[in-house]
Amino acid sequence: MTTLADAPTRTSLADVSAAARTGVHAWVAAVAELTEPDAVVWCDGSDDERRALIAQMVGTGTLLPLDPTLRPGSYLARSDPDDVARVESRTFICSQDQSDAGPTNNWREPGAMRTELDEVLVGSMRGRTMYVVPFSMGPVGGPLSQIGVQVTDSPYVVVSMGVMTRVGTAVRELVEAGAPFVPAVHSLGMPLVDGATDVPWPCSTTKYIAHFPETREIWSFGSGYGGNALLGKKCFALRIASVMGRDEGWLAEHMLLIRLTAPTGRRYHVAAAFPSACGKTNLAMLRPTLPGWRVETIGDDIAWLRPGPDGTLRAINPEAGFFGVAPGTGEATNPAAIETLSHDTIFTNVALTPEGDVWWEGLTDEAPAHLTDWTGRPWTPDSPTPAAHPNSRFTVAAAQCPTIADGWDDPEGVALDAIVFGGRRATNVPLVAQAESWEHGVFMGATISSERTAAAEGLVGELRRDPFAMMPFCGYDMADHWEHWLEVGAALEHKPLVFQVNWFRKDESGQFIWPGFGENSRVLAWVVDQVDRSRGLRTDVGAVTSPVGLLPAPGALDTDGLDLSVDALAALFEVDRDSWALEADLTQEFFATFGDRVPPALHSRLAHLRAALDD
Ligand code: OXD
Ligand code: MN
Repeated sequence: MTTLADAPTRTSLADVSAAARTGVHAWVAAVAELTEPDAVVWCDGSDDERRALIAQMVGTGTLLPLDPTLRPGSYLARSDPDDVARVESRTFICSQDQSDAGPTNNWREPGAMRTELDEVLVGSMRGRTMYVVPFSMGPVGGPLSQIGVQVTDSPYVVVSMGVMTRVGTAVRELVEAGAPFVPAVHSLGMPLVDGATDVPWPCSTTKYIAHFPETREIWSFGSGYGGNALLGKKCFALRIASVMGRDEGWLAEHMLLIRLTAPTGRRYHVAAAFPSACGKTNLAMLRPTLPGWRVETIGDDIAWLRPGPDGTLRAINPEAGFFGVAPGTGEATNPAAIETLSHDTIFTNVALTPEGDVWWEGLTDEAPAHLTDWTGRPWTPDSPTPAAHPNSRFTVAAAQCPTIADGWDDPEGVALDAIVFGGRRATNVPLVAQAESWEHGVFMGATISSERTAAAEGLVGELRRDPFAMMPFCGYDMADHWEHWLEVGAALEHKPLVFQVNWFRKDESGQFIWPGFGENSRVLAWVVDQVDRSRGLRTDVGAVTSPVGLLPAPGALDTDGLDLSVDALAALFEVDRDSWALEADLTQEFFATFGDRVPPALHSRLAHLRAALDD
């Protein structure tokens, strides 16, 4: 007689999760038992390994070599047309308690999600190699750094992780010695059964990007693309790290990081949060038009901020590469990016020229007469669809950037002087405003928004909210994130100043008022002048008060040489009391969606805004 105890058992996903707690080798073995790959290979991040994987992918058609003279060491990947972007509808936060995920995340009960994932992951790597990628977010062993191990059946992901993170035996040794790591499982969800031939971009129609914040696990199934698959980026460095930061007293943020050097020679470090597609990479590589100023790049997408022993807020870029949007990147908008991409770059879903180089909308003013579009079809300027997918990307090492800052990868990070929040607002929000206090700065971050329709005039319409630019990336309740910001700031002896910027204000005819791009250096110059004033290094008057914060005093923002009329300048800073009263109502409605988790300090700031508008 057979009993239940004798019944054949297999390794379940829950077993894998339990194994992760006993050590990296037990965990890797358990993932292999669940997913049944043909082989398991530990990656060392070496050049030889990268070369071999690239050669293999050229063989399977996953990568197309670009012309070695025009674009040395570079490749084009074309994804499955249904696997081109992050899938927020399939991104889940599986906290024990639903309220910890908050109203802005898709929540699933952890046990139920483990069961669902278990069903799709059984045997999902059959016929494939499972790569084990030990990686560090931040310099290996640094005080602000964290370790992860990603297993994946995608060589494209291995090579991309080698660019975007620090992969290698140094990390492997740390995890083998028992250092805590974030276990991250990634499967394309397309087993190769019975000797079937592979396709260039395997993926599944079913997708899951699941996070278990309490156990710090990431499980990704069905997509090979970007933020769905390069699990160090949005999954670890934002969603899981934001929870680690909440628990350990630091912050994982969707922020670029730059060093600004003034003509005085003084250096300042600024972190800035903008929603996706608001020009973060351009700002991170800004070429100032103001004479004597210099901007150097430290990071373009993510910053980890931690109170330092000296009372400052220290910041690192946890990534090692850029995974940037190609369209709109050109010599005129971002020359540093163009130089960065001149070699050793993987392009995904851009167009191919007849000479074997790449092209995308915005790379040059005029499109080439003949191209192969991102789907592999012939394209001409008369074609009805774009040549490059709007979310086509480049993957490139940060060290290749001509504006990369000296010491950008210092494990100790940099001390922040200012934090900037930006949105894309056609109306209301001034070009720049300084927060009156840390609490006011948190209010600015919590209320980042863009108009749903780019209204050119009149009262604000419906606002698309993106608090802290973290809406799709915060691994816990957004209102708790605001509370955490308040707590971190309260304990800081030397708080960075906080600002709000808006490059996108429009006039009555719907034209942008501010020229943007390199001219944004003028705004940054005022920001750091205010830092100097706050330290007593300048005594001139820099700012005037307004209901929405401190605005540049007359003459304090350098607009010399700009084609900007007195009226246009006034329009950039106009605070319309009726529109702002309506905006305050919308903010109250927005806060109400978070119930009683909204910190009282933010309700007070809203009351303060209303009172100032009434004054
Ligand atoms: C990104 C994003 O890909 O923010 O960086 O969407
Ligand atoms: Mn981003």
